[in-house]
Amino acid sequence: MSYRVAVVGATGNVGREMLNILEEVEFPISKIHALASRKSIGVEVSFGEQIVRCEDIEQFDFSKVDLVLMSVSGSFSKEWSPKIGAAGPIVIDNSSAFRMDPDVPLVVPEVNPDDVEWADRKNIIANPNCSTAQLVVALKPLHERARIKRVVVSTYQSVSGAGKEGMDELFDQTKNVFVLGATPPKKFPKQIAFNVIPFIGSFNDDGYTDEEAKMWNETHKMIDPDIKLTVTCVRVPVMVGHSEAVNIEFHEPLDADEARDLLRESPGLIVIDQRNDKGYITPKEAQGEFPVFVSRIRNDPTVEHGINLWVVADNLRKGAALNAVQIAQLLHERDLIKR
Ligand code: 11C
Repeated sequence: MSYRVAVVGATGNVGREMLNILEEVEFPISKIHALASRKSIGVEVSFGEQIVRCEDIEQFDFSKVDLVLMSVSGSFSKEWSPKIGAAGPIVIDNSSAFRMDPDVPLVVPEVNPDDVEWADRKNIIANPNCSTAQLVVALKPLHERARIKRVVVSTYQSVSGAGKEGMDELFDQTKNVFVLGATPPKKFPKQIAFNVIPFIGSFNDDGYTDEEAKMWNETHKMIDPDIKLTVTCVRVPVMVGHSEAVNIEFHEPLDADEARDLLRESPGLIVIDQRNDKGYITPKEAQGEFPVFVSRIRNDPTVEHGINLWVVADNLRKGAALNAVQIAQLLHERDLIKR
């Protein structure tokens, strides 16, 4: 069985990774379409050895495909995903548009795979925010073992989370500081080169950002609404790879040694945790990789049952394109893609 697949937003950072990963994992595809908005029609993207020309989403007949991977803005997805789902194919949407819709499953395959079973309500499955995806892969096995009471997270998010424009801004500012003086910020609210910015997304009325709210809302939907989670999201001058310092308090006993053993056996995770220079992971080493990496596992002596972790993943892969492709693989394994 092989499928007719379309990638919408195929020229963006995540769209290109979706095409790369579909090919890398040998997802069974009989025909691939790359779709984009009018300004990118005809742009060529690679799919393995093949060069695929972008077609116009406005003119595309979605009843001709079985599966659609979307990497577009929330507002674009709000308009298009329901129309595409109604035309027949199942949509895996990387935007925030439907993540909290009670009729749309929000899925990380290592965490809540069974939720794909009710995707037929709207024919849409949502992919979580990149900073949530890597976090829940680490939290889920710990919650199953010792029930998480509270989580405190600080993120260190790379500029690729803000798309190609974010990457270009970091590159240009870094280069120009020595030649022309810092170039003024455009994509980010302040200079990102040689700096960190404690703000991602937009401000909510309570002073948190929407990026921060996504992390607790999505964790509640995928794991357990009783987990208390508080977070500060920070942009750092790293091209690819989000990092997170995570403090976890449990209802039941679980120490760092037990957590390390448990995480070593858990799906989607690699534990690199030794007390030497090679014994922990940085975003540079996670770039291009599939798993979520966990390092620096320590007991937190300030609470009865608590640990600290360092969690790193490639935000364009596990945080976005890879998770979408893993959902597609899960649908294929369970024979849930209609032809
Ligand atoms: C960032 N996490 O790093 C954001 C990008 O809801 O899918 C992804 C936003 C989202 O800027």
